[in-house]
Amino acid sequence: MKSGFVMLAGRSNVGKSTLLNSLIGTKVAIVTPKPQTTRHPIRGILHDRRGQIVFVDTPGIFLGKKDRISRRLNAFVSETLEGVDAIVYVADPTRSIGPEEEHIQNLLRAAKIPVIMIINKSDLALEKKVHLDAFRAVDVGQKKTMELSALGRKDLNRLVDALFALIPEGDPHYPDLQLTDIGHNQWLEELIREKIFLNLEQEIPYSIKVVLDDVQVRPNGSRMIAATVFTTEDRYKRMIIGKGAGMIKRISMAARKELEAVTESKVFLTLNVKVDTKWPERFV
Ligand SMILES: Nc1nc2c(ncn2[C@@H]2O[C@H](COP(=O)(O)OP(=O)(O)OP(=O)(O)O)[C@@H](O)[C@H]2O)c(=O)[nH]1
Ligand SMILES: [Mg+2]
Repeated sequence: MKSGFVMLAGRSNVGKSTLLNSLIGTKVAIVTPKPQTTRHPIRGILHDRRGQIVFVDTPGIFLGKKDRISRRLNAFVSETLEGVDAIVYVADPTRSIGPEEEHIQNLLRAAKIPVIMIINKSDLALEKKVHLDAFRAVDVGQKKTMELSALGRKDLNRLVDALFALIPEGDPHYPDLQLTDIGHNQWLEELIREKIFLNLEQEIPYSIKVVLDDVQVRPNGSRMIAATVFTTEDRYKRMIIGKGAGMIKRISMAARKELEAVTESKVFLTLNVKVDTKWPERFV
């Protein structure tokens, strides 16, 4: 049986987490149109007759900010390279190749791990994929370049076939039915964070951390969930809560709806908002 680790690497917002979810067939990682959505390497496990591929989704390389969290997110990428059998380098043809992309390409060339390059978002119209030719010309020593749509789940089989050819034989790392290494409670926190990213503008989402306080499942199957949203400044707290608590209600409702669909049961979700100026300093 084949068994190996495959890292998803690329800039922020290219669609790494979308690709992970499409490959695994369920929502393992959260996805938003904002950069720096993924904060920790998250594993998704693909099971197949041929064996098992453990995909490791990483935070996107983002050189725009120099704060502690950005530095930490970029560092995760180099750390994740350890023990990886192959890398899927994901690129977005709607954005030009700049210093960030070149930074990643240098990392990939230096890594000495087989690379498959994905030019993602093939579902978009040609006039949006302005930099397609530039990406087609990229050479980081990759085994193959494929154009596909993570969102449209198009041509993913070809990618999986190519990866099974690259990874070694070995024992599986995870039991048959396990699809991710993230626990249910951490996933709940991520889902709430996703709704915050989707609803709030600008820098506020990046100042936010979500911590689950309590989950209770009642005999009738309904769930009572309480979580705290931490942010770094009082003015952010006011914006997250919103006028007449409108914003926090919107966020809470969006999270609740998705949870109800996933769990097929009634969900009661309470969100508290608190200020913790120091949480980014403790971010590891
Ligand atoms: N049209 C189109 N959009 C896509 C595709 N894949 C991802 N997207 C969109 O691109 C945006 C970013 O997707 P993510 O999966 O969060 O990107 P990421 O690379 O994980 O980003 P970070 O976690 O911030 O590094 C979202 O709005 C996705 O819906 C695709 O194949 N086609
Ligand atoms: Mg991501």
